[in-house]
Amino acid sequence: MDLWVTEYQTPSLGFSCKVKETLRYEKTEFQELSVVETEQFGKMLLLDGMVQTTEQDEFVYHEMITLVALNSHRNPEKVLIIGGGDGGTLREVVKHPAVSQATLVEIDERVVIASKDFFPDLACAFSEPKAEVLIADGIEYVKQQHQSFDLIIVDSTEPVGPAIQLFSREFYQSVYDALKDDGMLVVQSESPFYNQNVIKMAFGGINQVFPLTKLYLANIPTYPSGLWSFTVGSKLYDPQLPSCSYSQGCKYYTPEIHQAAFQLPAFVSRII
Ligand code: AG3
Repeated sequence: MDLWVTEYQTPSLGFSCKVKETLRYEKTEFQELSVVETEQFGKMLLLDGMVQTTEQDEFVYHEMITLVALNSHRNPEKVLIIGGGDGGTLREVVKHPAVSQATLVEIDERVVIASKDFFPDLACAFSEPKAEVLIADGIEYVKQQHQSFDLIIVDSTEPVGPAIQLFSREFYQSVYDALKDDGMLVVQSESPFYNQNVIKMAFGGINQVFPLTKLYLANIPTYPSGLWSFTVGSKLYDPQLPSCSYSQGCKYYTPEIHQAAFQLPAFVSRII
């Protein structure tokens, strides 16, 4: 008997992978969490039925959500990650030579535990001396910070369930206040094919609060449509201009990709 896992990416489109084994299925306090071993992408983490990360293609998302900002900020010493409980974003952040302290605030401890149990290449960062992991509500945490961080990365799920407020203007304003004078924000902002409203909400909200807002793209095979967007809000530095070319061990990010990622297809430019 063949077993397949399907994410319904739109009401009329499914993305399916053949499953070798179901490793975990649970309802946490916040969401439905599953870990399956797929034939194509290795282990896959899903939250509320949506693919979050897979062993085979996680490098694209995790390098691209971190290095664009880390390499264009002149001195990204203190970094805050909101969400990202699998640890992949944290792994890239602590690797960067400019970073001295990385704090991860994840609302759902079960995600961190699932990563420790099944994704050693992501969870490796939790025990790094530069890393601090807090199980808390990122929105409340950010409200209590004032000019404390150089870079804040929002590694969230879709704007449904626990993540919905992470796409609001009020949240972007508290992120702005939590950043230093030359701080930067990066958020994952979904697919230009299927989530144009999310991009409008993220880009529009960030643009109301930050002086400089830019969108960039990466190809992620297991996310809806494979074309994924990230939005950066910056107080000072242009995120499109790297000041450092750190890319050691990278499989997707290069200094050339950094520049190229900001070149938008015409239909994407029209969304923002
Ligand atoms: N966070 C963004 C996942 C969005 C995927 N959306 C979907 N499958 N419909 C990923 C967390 C990785 N650290």
